[in-house]
Order: sequence, then structure tokens, then C-alpha cells
Amino acid sequence: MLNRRKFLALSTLTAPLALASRHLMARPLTEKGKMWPGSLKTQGQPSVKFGEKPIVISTWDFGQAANEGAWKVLSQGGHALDAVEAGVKIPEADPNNQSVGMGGLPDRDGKVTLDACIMDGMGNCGGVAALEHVVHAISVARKVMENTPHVLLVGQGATQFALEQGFPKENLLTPKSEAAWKEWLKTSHYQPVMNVENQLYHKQTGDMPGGPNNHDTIGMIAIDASGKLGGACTTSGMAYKLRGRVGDSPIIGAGLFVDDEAGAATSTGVGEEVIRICGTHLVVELMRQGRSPQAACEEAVKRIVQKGPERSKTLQVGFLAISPQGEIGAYALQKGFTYAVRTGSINQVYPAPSYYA
Ligand code: SD4
Repeated sequence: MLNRRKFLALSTLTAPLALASRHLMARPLTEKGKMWPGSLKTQGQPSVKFGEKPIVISTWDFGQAANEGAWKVLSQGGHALDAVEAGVKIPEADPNNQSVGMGGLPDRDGKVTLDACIMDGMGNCGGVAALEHVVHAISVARKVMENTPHVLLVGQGATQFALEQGFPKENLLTPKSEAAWKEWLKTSHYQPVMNVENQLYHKQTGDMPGGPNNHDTIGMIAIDASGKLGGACTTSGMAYKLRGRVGDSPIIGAGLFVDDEAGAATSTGVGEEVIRICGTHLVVELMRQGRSPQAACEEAVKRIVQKGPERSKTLQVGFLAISPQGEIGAYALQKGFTYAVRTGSINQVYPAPSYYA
């Protein structure tokens, strides 16, 4: 069965990904009108013009479909926050995507529990963790932001709040995900996932099993036509996790951080590693201090390596970042992480450079 949760040995990752090298992403030009990363155009990285907006980027191959949802809002002059919510609702509603929303792989007890958060560039934010029975976790997160004095609701309280807000109660465990869980129960062996499979990687290298079911958390960050930033992050979390486990995705500063002045960042992969370093907050604060989004993402990944040199070899984490001017950064521990970019002139998926070759 094809799914992203396969546990992959590093030994399977030896084929070169021609486009990805951490050395290729130098600080791009920032002069108005110039392309940045113009020098990287031939390396397959996005050539977004300085100041080009609107722009939306998101994690993994399936981010492309999600970006389209966001683009409908952005291209009509809509707000970044509305755009990212609309965008990530697409994979949330897709029963074939086994890592987000409907059809997400369950915890070890067979319960689908969702984590999500949303944030604008002025510090307005909301999140839900371990939400059950409600497919659009991102919209519940937004209601937490707008209709409560709180930032994060968890577990039964989050579900109760969602139902009170009028969200329909649904069974999120599809037959496909239930079957996968029952198969997993035969061994009940839990181990964090490498998450390096994806269609783009497979197409380029031919050495990996890939397919339409290889998905991951969706993290999306956007700049709207007025220059405001917004971000959203939503997931069913690590498959077969302990009941009650919460990852980075619903935690502001871990899975998502947005600041109109400094930029926005989101993450995917093993959330524990991201939480340990307050990953996206780190990325945004590094940008505030003058690092490019690319350099900031690289520093965050290196921090994960520093804190767990051995651990980091067996895990995947990826960061995406965007500066207020629309400069993009993407970097992962392992190769195979992809991200989707949508602007007025670009609609494409790119491979991210990685720390480990
Ligand atoms: C988590 N970062 O729950 C999320 C989900 C993910 O591979 O990306 N899993 O840790």
C-alpha cells in the first residue's frame, strides 16, 4: 500500500536529487524589479520577482491543489488569512489524503485527531489540538481566534467548542485509513516517519516508491495584494501516535509563525523536533535580524541537527519561509521535501534543498 507513513531506511535514499543542494541557495538579489533567486532559475528554484504579490506557498506536492484554493481568494484581492484558510481546506476535505482532515490516519487507538492553527501578521492567532469528528480543523482554529479570548483549545473541549460553533459532527476514519490502522496493529511498532516519499522526487530519481497517496501536513503561508501576511497549518499528526499526543502543527511558533514585519514560516515533519527549537518562531526571528528566508530555514534545520545529531539522521523536518517582500526559503533535513509556489506567473512544485545528501 502506498502511503507517506512508510518507515524508510536511510539506505534507500542514496540516489542524488539533482536539483537540491543547500549550497545553491545564496542570498538572492533584493533590488526592485530583479529576479531573486534569479541565479537559481536554472536550478529549478522559483524565480519570484522582488515585491511580487500576491504569493502563496505550501508544503509538499499536494500544496499545489491547496494553493489554487488560496489563489482564488488572493487573485481577487482577498485577505491572506481568508486565502490560507480556503487553501488548506482543500486537503482537509480530501479523503484520499491520509495526513490531513478527513481520512487522516488515526492514533494507536484508532481515533482520528486533528491539530491546526492559523495566524495573521499582527499576532492574531488560534489553534486546536486533538480535535475529533470535525473535518475543517483550520476553520475551528479560526473561530478560536475570532470568537474566544484564547489561543488554543484541546481535546474534548476543542470538539465541544466546534460543535457549539455549528460545525457538523462527522466520522473522519475512512475505510482505507481504518484498514491501514488494523494492518499497523499487527505489529504496533511506532517509529517516526522519514516522510521523504513524494511524486516529484519519484519522477526525478525513479528510485523511490511514490504515488498519489504520499502526503504530509499542509503548512501554507501567503502575502496578499495589500502586503499582509497570513499562515495556516493543519494535520492529523503522526500516524499511530499515542492518544493525546500533540505535534508542532497547532502550536504557534512551532508549526507556524507569522509577522507582517519580519515574515512567515511553517514546518512539516516530526513535530517533536520542531517544538524543541520553537522552529518557525526561530525562522521568523532570524529573518527579522536580517537573514534571508533561505538562510533562516537552514539555520533552524542545523539547530535540530545540533540538538540531536544521531536522531536527526533518521527523521524528516522541513521548513518553508517567506519574507514580507516575497522572497522564499525552503530547507529540510532529508531530501525529498517539496513545496508548491503560486504567484501571478508561477504555479509549480519545487524540491527543497536538504542538510543530508
Ligand atoms: C506532527 N508535523 O504532528 C506534524 C505532522 C507531520 O509527518 O508532518 N507528520 O508532528
